[in-house]
Amino acid sequence: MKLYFSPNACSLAPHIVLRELALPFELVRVDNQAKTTADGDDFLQINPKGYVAALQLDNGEVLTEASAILQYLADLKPAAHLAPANGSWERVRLQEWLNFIASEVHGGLAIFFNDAIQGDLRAMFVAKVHKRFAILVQTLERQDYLLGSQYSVADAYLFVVLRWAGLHAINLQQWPALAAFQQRIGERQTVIAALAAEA
Ligand SMILES: N[C@@H](CCC(=O)N[C@@H](CS)C(=O)NCC(=O)O)C(=O)O
Repeated sequence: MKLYFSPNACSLAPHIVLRELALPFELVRVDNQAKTTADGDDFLQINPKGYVAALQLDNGEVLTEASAILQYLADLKPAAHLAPANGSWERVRLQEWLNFIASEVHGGLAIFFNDAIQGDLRAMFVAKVHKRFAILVQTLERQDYLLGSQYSVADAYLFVVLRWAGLHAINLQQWPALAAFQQRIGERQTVIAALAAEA
């Protein structure tokens, strides 16, 4: 498998999960501005959507969208318990979290990468993301991981997007449960290794 990534982008989540599962993979860096890969290929030929993450399977298929890639990977090694079994109620809960992370947290923080978001507009988006953080806090105050005591692909994804808060002057220390979550996930060997590989 080949994972197309950009450093510190959402592609870090499947990168962490590939390491959690000890699956063989190749990392291919994408220049997200030029839309070229480190191999000199046109990234738009690989993923016409033009964004990471993209996972190329050994049969040539390319899978995109973090939530789909994460579940695909987890299902390759069910014994690792990074996702509850397909068809179970717990799996639906995982999908609920993945969608919340993608649309509310990923989307809510990614907007600040746009320099045009300033002043009142920025304040409006900050207030919105604070409300989403409050929902995360309700869960992470009483349990270590989004699904309870079991680490899952949703935790890897949440860790990756919450890292962007600090880049935009949103200090996670205001939410001790979120700060503690970031520390907990950030201490995992796979996370440390993935960050080092992307540096
Ligand atoms: N809907 C996609 C969004 C992916 C995404 O936002 N990728 C960002 C990095 S985190 C990117 O590559 N942006 C470059 C661009 O849109 O040109 C997903 O959930 O995976």
